[in-house]
Amino acid sequence: MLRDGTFIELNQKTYPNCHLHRSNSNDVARTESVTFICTRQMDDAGPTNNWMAPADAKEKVRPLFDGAMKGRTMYVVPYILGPASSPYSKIGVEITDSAYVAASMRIMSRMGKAALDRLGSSDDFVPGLHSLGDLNPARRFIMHFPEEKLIWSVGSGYGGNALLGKKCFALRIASWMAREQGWMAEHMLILGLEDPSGKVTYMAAAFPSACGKTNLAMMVSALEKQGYRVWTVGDDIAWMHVGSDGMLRAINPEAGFFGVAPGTNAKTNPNVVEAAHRNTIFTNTAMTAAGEPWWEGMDGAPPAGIIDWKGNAWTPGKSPAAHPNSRYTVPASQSPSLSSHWEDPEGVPISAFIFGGRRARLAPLVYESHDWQHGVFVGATMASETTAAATGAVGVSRRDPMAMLPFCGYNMADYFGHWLAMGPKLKNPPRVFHVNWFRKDADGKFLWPGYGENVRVLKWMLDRIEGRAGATETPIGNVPSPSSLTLDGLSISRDTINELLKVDSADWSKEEQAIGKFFEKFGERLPPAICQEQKALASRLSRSAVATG
Ligand code: O2Y
Ligand code: MN
Repeated sequence: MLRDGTFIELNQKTYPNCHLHRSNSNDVARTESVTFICTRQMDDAGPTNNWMAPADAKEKVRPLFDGAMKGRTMYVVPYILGPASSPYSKIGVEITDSAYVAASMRIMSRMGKAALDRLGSSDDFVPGLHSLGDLNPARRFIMHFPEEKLIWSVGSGYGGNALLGKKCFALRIASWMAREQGWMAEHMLILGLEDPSGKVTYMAAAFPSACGKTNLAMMVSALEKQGYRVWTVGDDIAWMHVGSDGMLRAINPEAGFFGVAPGTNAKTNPNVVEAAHRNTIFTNTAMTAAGEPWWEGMDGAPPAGIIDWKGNAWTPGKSPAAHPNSRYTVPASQSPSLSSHWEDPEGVPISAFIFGGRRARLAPLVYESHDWQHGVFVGATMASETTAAATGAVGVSRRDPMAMLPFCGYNMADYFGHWLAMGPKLKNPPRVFHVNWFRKDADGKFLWPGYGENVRVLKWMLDRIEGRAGATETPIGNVPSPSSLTLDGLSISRDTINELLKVDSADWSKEEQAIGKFFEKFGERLPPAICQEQKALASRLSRSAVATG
């Protein structure tokens, strides 16, 4: 890779074994428009997925593989998703003509001998065929065949399109398997919150792409002196099974973090800053004259002589030096925040689910659902303003149930049904919360400081779970009562807190109508319990409007 320019060696003194990769400039993010779920029946893919019949998909895409690898090296990449010794882990084999993909898979999964040893002579693995093709977006397809447990991807060498163990297997194919087999494959981080007694409570959180999930998973707690600390189990995907103890047990199928670089610094994510100083692949970041990676939002002023992500001398103020979706690929084992339980074969017990998104105006800092069914409704009605992680318009609000819109491998109405069915299987189902770190005031300024301060919200959740924290009922759920959030050491006014926790019934009534519009697309397939929750919300809102005049 160094010889043919696929990799550029970074400063080996300050960044040992770190390399920079520049992808083709038309291949810089997941491309949802060419991502398909190929089921025999269109309805099984559902209204939120692109669909193609399996035979048509194969006929269309097979010619693109013809001769595609000629003159290239073909890599056979066996990998395990999940800890090598976990009964819940699964095996994939990716065939690829991209050395960059093979090297990235080595960081992101347990790859090579461990996978072959576990596989033995079994044929129980998910095959994935990948070729860069000619990198022309017009000939790019990411095809999933969930009925056959098969993936074909051609025409992209980037991230979620090409590292087939990640979004393609661990979410789209795995979500299908999970429904068949009675478990959950979710787009969720997994963290442990340690309290002053040393007890760790595990939580899994779903946020749409690039909403600060990695930062939350690896947070340095603002309440560390009081004994609250956050441990990382995973930053993007959770596979969860009903454990023998009746708890929902989560494993992280991945072994690395493929995180967004811009905005990463000592304040937003000190742990990853430390982790990504060795054995790390940087993709589409800029580079300093000293051969170090650089991106917008890094600590300190930009040094002179920066080379931008395309390899050109950078002029500040024109276009960004690093691509907004530039990434680091770093082994999880290098994070100082890594939980000592991250490879527990049975997984960690999940006590809370956290849903969230970017809502500048509507959603309070945090609220708690009434019960499991209401919690599923809260997840199903998630929405967020889009970012640069996926191609398409930025800053537009879109519905993203459980942050799975681009990743659910089947009809989302059935997915809601699967969620509803999982609750009663659990002795102790996780409590369900919703957070919004991104609420803004009338001047467009963020009301909440975020980052390490978010631990205060996690602590409130923990206190709710333990029955210690008060809450105020609102039509959408329970928000913290005035004194139940731990705010000592934080300079924030009571008015700001009130603004952060405000639930405006008129705004929520509009939201309830938008939710109804979104649900219409699922027709008769939408589970009745979800319609029931929507009606209950509408009636709570109208009662509250009457009460407040
Ligand atoms: O643009 C890509 O290919 C990467 S997308 C991604 C990467 C890591 C974790 N999550 C995501 C995502 O889009 O959710
Ligand atoms: Mn993700």
